[in-house]
Amino acid sequence: MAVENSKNTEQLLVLVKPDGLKKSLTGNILTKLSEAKLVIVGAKVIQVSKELAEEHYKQLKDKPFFQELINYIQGKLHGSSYSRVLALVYQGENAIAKLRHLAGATNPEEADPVSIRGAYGRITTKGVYENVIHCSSDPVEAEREIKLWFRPDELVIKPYPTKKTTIKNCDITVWD
Ligand code: IDP
Ligand code: MG
Repeated sequence: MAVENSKNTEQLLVLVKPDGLKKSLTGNILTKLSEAKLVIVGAKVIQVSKELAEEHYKQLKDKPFFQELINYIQGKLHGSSYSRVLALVYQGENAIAKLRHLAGATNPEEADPVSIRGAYGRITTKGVYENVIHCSSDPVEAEREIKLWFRPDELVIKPYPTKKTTIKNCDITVWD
């Protein structure tokens, strides 16, 4: 009889947003996320271009807070020293639900006070939720976001198919 594999291994993108970096929360956030006992399979600091910000949040482009959200994720609300994010990819069983639970609700005022967003988030006077962390919402979004933020060779595992291509006589691996 075949043994059923009940493991639901997932990956997701986590961003420590510019307010998380400015408030010196990286250590606290990574410690809190470690409660989920997942593994980190990619990590980098990145300055977020307008194009990357708009592509990342494209589902929200009709929202009244969209432009302020783009300014926020680009670090324009926090000074040039913080115009960056820490991007990570986590992997493990039911990883998305586990990390979104630790992150807390989108609105920091409604988030559980011991969640990351509940403890450290705020609503700005312009009305954007500064909630210190991004976590992919579901496996489809996670795949879209991971492929957007990371090249295959920046991850220690390849969760999605890749292909070889040649750019300016260099062989590189890209997402298929
Ligand atoms: P999520 O980050 O919990 O998945 P999304 O709906 O995907 O929530 O929104 C992306 C980000 O946009 C949020 O993390 C927050 O920074 C901001 N945001 C979402 N909804 C609102 C809102 O109603 N007012 C202000 N900012 C919002
Ligand atoms: Mg979301």
